[in-house]
Amino acid sequence: MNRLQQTMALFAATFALGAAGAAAAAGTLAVEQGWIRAAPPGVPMLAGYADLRNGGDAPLRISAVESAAFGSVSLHETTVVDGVSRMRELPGLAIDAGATVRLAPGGKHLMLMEPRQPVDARAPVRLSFVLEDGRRIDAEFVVTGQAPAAGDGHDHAGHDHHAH
Ligand SMILES: [Cu+2]
Repeated sequence: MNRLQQTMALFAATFALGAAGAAAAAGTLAVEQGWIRAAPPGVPMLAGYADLRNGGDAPLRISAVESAAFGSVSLHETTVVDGVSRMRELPGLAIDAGATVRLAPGGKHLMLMEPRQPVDARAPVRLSFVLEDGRRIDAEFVVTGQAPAAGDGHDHAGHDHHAH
């Protein structure tokens, strides 16, 4: 084996290990870098963002997003038509095998309506992503004024050093 083959064999072995626990040919949703834009108290609607990664070997489809912290959660997309920014509700979100869909300001996002409690940086918000096949993937979203820096993973997401 040359070095490239060794690297690829190692990668294949690592991938096989990672996938061993999953069902055959299933999409696997990972919700990464989840954050909700902080807003003044009493605002009836907040926006949430994340990277939605399908690490599985088949497409998946998110059919709903739910949270006990809000009266309703929906998937939205912002588009600019003739210079006017509009939001529309998406009926669901399909993610190809191996693909990542980024929810980000100015594009696709989560619309979080009717907060049932104050949403602030002191406590992350738990959201539940419901897949078309019935599986649910829970994720914690931090509440912050700006997007977490790239590479700032889950290990740090619970800490907000400005939240005193
Ligand atoms: Cu929206």
